[in-house]
Amino acid sequence: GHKSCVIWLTGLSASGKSTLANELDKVLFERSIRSYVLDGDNIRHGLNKDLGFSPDDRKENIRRIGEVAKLLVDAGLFTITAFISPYREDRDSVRALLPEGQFIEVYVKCTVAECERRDPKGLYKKARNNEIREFTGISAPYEEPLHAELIIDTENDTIAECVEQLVAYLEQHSYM
Ligand code: GGZ
Repeated sequence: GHKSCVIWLTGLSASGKSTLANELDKVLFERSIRSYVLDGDNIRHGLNKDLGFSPDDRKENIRRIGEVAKLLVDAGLFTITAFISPYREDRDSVRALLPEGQFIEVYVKCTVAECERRDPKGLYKKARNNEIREFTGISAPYEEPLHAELIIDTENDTIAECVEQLVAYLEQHSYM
């Protein structure tokens, strides 16, 4: 059987969270496990379109996402979230919201230097030019997880290897 859970990806912009979320979503679909990805596209443009990137707004962003994730898990879905979620305290609050073992914190690890090299949307460049303020990794903090269930190194491993590690974790801990 399966055990629904929240797979909470945290990491810098361009670290690979959305890519990994969508690749894992595909694997789960192939195994007939019902899953759903929460990301900026379906949350920040809808439910949370009133929120920006101040520390308070990020906190509220993560709080609401945590509540939505809880509902989806209650409905039996594997829920994959892809948000920077830069504050440890905010991630820990989501962890506290969920029953033991249903929150899997995954640190999608990649240096600022590499994210800046990737810069798929040109946001790091804008942040360097002060066209975007409070940009995570440049002018706003990112607090690395201290007790993540899993650390994925997207700088040194391929996407396929990273997805494999995620799947292996879920199998070894009897989520699937
Ligand atoms: C960080 C920002 C900012 C600032 C806009 N800081 O690479 P992206 O574009 O698609 O992902 C980033 C996204 C971050 O939203 P989250 O909801 O994940 O952030 S948080 O968890 O901190 O609430 C980036 C874009 O929005 N973006 N301005 N100032 N990222």
